[in-house]
Amino acid sequence: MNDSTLPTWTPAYIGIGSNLDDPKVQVARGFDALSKLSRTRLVAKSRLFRSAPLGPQDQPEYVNAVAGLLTQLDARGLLKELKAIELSLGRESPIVRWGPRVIDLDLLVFGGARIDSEDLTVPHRGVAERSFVLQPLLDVAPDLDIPGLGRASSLARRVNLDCRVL
Ligand code: A4P
Ligand code: MG
Repeated sequence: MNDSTLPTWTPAYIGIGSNLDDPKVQVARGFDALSKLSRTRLVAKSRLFRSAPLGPQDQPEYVNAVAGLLTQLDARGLLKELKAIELSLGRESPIVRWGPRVIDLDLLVFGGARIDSEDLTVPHRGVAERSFVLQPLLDVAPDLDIPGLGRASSLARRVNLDCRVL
């Protein structure tokens, strides 16, 4: 392969969440697995944040973080890798919607892409309203322009930033 055929590098942001089996450790494992993805570089790691569950309340608190990547994969290729990491870290499938999970990896933003299909929605639904997504995102990319939604720092001003840094 010569330089002219190398795919470009796309910035992508991944939301990491866990509320089972020592969530801090699970999030660290998530970062570690992302750092080992082929054709991908892990370039930024947010701090870890603790928050009350969105959805059913009879589940433990969550730990959330965001990873910034540069990748040569396309959005679907990256989603496939995220699902493979979830399985390798012991996520059971299927699980209750918004129910407890060992690890959840969501593709939040993929370059300037806006995708709305059955298996993939980008930017991820909820990115504009969820403090557990916006707070860690502010750590790694406050000026990020989220396609169709606006700047991360502007969106954060409209949200109750109620997550606690771990
Ligand atoms: N899918 C579509 N778009 C995407 C995307 N951008 N990234 C599809 C990842 N997956 C995407 O997701 C279900 C299907 O969504 C996938 O097969 C994929 O094709 P899932 O992760 O298997 O299931 P889920 O996570 O239970 O569903 P959902 O609706 O994605 O839940 P969320 O939005 O991930 O919310 N409370 C706190 N405090 N912190 C949390 O992290 N997380 C959730 C889960 C609930 N409450 C929470 C937290
Ligand atoms: Mg999910």
